Formats: sequence, structure tokens, C-alpha cells
Amino acid sequence: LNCSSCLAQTNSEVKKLSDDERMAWWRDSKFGMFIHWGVYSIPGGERDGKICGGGAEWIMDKLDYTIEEYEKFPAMFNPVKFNADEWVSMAKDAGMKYIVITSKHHDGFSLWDSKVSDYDIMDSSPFKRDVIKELSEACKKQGIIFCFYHSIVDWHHPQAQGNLFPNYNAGQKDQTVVNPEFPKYYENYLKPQVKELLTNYGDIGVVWFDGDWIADYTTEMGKEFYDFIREIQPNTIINNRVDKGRKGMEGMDAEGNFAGDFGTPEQEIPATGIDSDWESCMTMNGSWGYKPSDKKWKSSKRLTQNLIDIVSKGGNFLLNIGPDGLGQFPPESVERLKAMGVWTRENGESIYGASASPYDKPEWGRYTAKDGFIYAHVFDWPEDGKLVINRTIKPRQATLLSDPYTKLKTKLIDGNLTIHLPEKAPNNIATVIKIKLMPND
Ligand code: FHN
Repeated sequence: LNCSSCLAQTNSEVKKLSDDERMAWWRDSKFGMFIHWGVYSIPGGERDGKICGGGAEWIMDKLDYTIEEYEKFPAMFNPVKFNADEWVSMAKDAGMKYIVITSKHHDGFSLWDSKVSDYDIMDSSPFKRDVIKELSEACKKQGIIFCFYHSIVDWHHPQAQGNLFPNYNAGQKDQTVVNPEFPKYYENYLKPQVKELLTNYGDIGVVWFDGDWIADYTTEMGKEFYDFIREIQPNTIINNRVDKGRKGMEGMDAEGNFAGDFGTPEQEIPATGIDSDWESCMTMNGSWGYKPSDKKWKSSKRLTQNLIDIVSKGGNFLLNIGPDGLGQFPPESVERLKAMGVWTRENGESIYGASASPYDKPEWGRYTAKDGFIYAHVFDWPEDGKLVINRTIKPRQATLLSDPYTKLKTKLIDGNLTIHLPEKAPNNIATVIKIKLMPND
């Protein structure tokens, strides 16, 4: 997965890859880190004892800050614990192959040195370090693909939604309210900022848009934006939220001709495989941004089984971290990343570069397929020690992925291939059995 090489050429000499070549590293990677970080990480979803519902990154909107009130946060933003190398190492050790960080979320604050705006970390915060630069360089050093999330929504910019605060609230109020100045924001601010990110920080694996839902933003803009980005970096991948084709939180493509390279179901896993490329993004607790009051953390077992479930259906998993106002990952997140890394180090062969299998989803777990093998991920260990592969296929070689030298006995019972397993499950998250696929299976 030396993905950085497929993006290594400079823009001037870059060979325009075919779509399959361009998507190859992303399809093989399967597992990425989402990072929601910005000045909203300072209040952490709380204002004067009141808790922001949902994601803490929405605090400006949900807890009705005026722009002037909210602008006190950039002046306080001094994340002295931020260490890009450490962040990238934690992602890499977890088995993640790419990182998508919020360059700018809906609040409009930019985490890089923008020449288009002074509402950024260099001009409006005491930190005065280019986070996007430091993180992109750390990714390159460690062979992780650098990507960024960028919000079309901007609650600070007067030609976007900034003219409506403190009354604007995309969550409840009339979203058909548009700013007649928005086309100027799109041409003279949104596009130039994205161009800065695509020009000054090396190869960008994915541009991950968000905020497509607002009425100000049109499908004409979306299609034009997609082409604009591919002109600058032809081999960058762009999600479906660059246009208006997202089917709500389900995140798949609506009928019609919309721009975007992959669907983006959010906080959910589609029930069955989907023929287009897709990536499910999820939080570890209930918030994208740092929210210490939200103690509802998904277990590392649940998160690892989510990864397996998603890959078994042909998708990617983008798992979120919300660092705090000092630049630290929450300890609960660090713990889960470590635990997932233990499993992916032992069983990554069944994940990276794997695809959905031709077999129907079994009751006891999930299948993936790769290079002439089926990988049975056993979540529920059979009490009688007999794993029934719900397919009539001849007995063949089967081994524990974690112990390739111990051949497991297989036989055909009632028309189903049955594998005799050890008494106890070697792995309490998912034990993987590697099964050779034979011709005509
Ligand atoms: O409103 C955002 C939210 O804050 C978060 O960034 C998620 C992540 O995909 N996207 C939007 C909700 O769909």
C-alpha cells in the first residue's frame, strides 16, 4: 500500500490516471482517520453550563453565538500539545491508511495559513502554526495519505451564512434562506481557499466536502468545483458532497448525473453492498468535535466489527477523532485506536485490498474475499465447534489466519462445507478463518 507513490509526481508532470487507477489506493486502504478539530474544541460543546445537542462542532449555531461572541475562541486557540507526528503514528498503529482533517468546518475558521482570509490559525490565534502543513508533512514522512475535509457552509463569512448570525440555524430554521452574495463567496473565497490547499500542501488524496445541503449551493457549482479541483490535482479523489447528489445521511448517490467519486453514508452502515464506491464515516462517541460531556463511547470490539462489516460490503471506514483544545486525542479514543491496531496487525490481510465476498452474509459473522481466498470473520464462536459455511462447496484447505500452519478439518455436511474449529475462539473480537477458493465455487 505504498499509496504516496501513486500521488508522488508534481502537478506539472502528473500523469492523469484512469478512474480505476486513481481510486486504487483508496479502495485498497479500507480504513482512514477522520479528524474534527478547530476552535470549537475549546468550549467542547458547553456554554455557561448548557450542553450543545449533537456534535459539539455545531456549538456556534446550536448555542446561538453571535459572530463577535464566537470570535473570542480563535484568540484563545493555543493547542501547545499538538504533535502531528504523534497523531499520524496513532492512526498508522491503528491500521489506518489515510487521514482526513477539517481544514475549515462550518464555523469558517481555517487551520492553515490562508492568504484569502485572516480568519485562520496564523492571523487570528496565538498558536501561529500551520496545522495543515505540519500534518501533511507528518503524513508524507510516515506513508499515510493526507486528505482534507472542507465545509461549503461558512457561518462566519458575510457572503455565506455569516450575514444571518446569530439567527441562522441550519438545524431547525428555514434552510431555503439564501444569501444573494453566495456566488461571490463561492468564486472569491471558497474556491481560492481550496486552491490554496491543493497547491501548497503536496499531494492530496481526497477532498472531502461537506455542507452540500444548503440552498445557496447549486449542482452547477458542484460540477464546476469538481472539475476545478481535478484541474489542479488530476488524481485527487472527491466525495459525493461536492455536488447535490447525496441521499441525505444515507449518503449514497441520488438518481441523476451528480459529481463525486464515492458515497458517504454517515453514522450508519448500508444494510447490503452497494455497487458504487462508498465510505461510512462514524464517531467513536456521539460527537465529531471534542465533547467531554458525551461519555457514550462505542467499544473497540464494536468499532472493529464495524470495520469488518463495512469491508464485507465493499466499503471504506472513516473513523473520527475529536482532539481537545490543547491538541490531544481523548484518552478514550487513544485506547480504542490501540485496541483496533492489535486486531488489524494480526488480521489486516483479510481487510486491506479485500472486497465483498460472493457468499451471503452468515449469521455468525462476515466474509471478505481476496486473491482466491475467502476470509470468514467469526464474531459468534459455534458452541459445537462446527462452523457452517452456507455454501455447497467441496472440502478444501482452511486455516486460522493467526496460525497458518494448523490445518482445520473440513467436510461436507448436509450440503454445506463445515469447518471444525478449536474449542475456544482465539480472538474475542473476530477470529479469521482463511479458506481457499476452488474453481467453480
Ligand atoms: O454538519 C456536519 C457535521 O458537523 C460533521 O462534520 C459531519 C461529518 O460527516 N458532517 C455534517 C453532518 O452531515
